[in-house]
Amino acid sequence: YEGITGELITRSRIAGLITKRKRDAHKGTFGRVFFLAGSAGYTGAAFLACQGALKSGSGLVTLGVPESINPVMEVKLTEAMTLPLPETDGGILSRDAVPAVLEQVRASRALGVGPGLSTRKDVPEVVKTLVREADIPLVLDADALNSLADDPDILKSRKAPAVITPHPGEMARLLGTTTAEVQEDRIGAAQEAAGKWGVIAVLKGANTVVGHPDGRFFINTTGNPGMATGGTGDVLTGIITSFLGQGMSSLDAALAGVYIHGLAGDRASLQKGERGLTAGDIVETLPLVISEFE
Ligand code: NPW
Ligand code: AMP
Ligand code: MG
Repeated sequence: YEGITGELITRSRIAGLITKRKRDAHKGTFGRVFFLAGSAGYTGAAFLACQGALKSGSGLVTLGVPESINPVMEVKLTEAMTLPLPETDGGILSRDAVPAVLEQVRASRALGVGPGLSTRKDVPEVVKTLVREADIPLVLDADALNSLADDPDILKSRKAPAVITPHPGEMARLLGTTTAEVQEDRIGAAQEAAGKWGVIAVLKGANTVVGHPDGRFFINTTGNPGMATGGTGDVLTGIITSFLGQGMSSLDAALAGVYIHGLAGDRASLQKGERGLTAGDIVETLPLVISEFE
């Protein structure tokens, strides 16, 4: 097996990454995280990312949203705070939001961008500005990735770490290929993206593959087809962003994130079955699953 650089993501690989909370801990100890997510029609994605982070141990969570959907988010979210931002065209983030977004980034330890954000109007420009200027660990998912599809090379310009979490359709858009081709060589696609752009590349789907820029790759062993339902990826973005905010390296946050996310899906499916499993069930299962590792 000389030259093979792959490793399975197993329980023993993750054990040790999640440690017991210190007796004198306070909410600031666990890292303020910031999400830029949601647009008209897609408030659920923003909700699921925030809840995924809170249920993974983030001390303080703030969600930046287009201002007209802020009242909806204020009702949906209790523990997370919201930052209403300038919008355009009825619920789509405007470029005028950039100064307030960058100010919140400076006060945060990790940033998650993309779930339900849409790719309309100014959104791609805002995402590209953040990729260049947000000097904190960053998770890019969903519409943040779709916003970069015409120029993913700008990822190379980042100084702080980035984790990208594409599903096979999003990975195909980034690499300029088809979903079928990505699926034919999932390891190769994750390695190519990681190496090309200097990021941790999480290619989702059955047996998620995590690629490292140095060529190593990791294959997840948790999860089930019950997780093939709307919103589960948005929860994963919340978990990985939370782990980055709690101080894990980008590789450890990605490995622990995909393993715990899949394990929560497996536990939830024991209670609910696979067919009726929802993303919200995974959120609710996270705290106990994580506590097993403390
Ligand atoms: P096909 O059809 O096979 O070529 P999109 P989205 C492929 C938000 N959401 N294996 C597959 O392509 C998201 O955050 C909001 C193989 C599929 O048709 C985004 O912002 C929700 N192929 C936005 O919606 C809940 C796979 O990709 C195509 C694959 C759009 O995101 C839902 C779909 O991808 C959602 O999370 C796999 N495992 N997985 C809310 N409640 O607010 C995906 N594909 O077109 O990028 O659409 O993922 O739904
Ligand atoms: P998204 O498409 O962004 O909502 O992400 C879907 C999430 O569910 C990812 O974390 C996938 O890895 C996971 N998932 C989807 N289908 C399966 C499957 N058949 N087996 C295991 N995990 C899956
Ligand atoms: Mg998704």
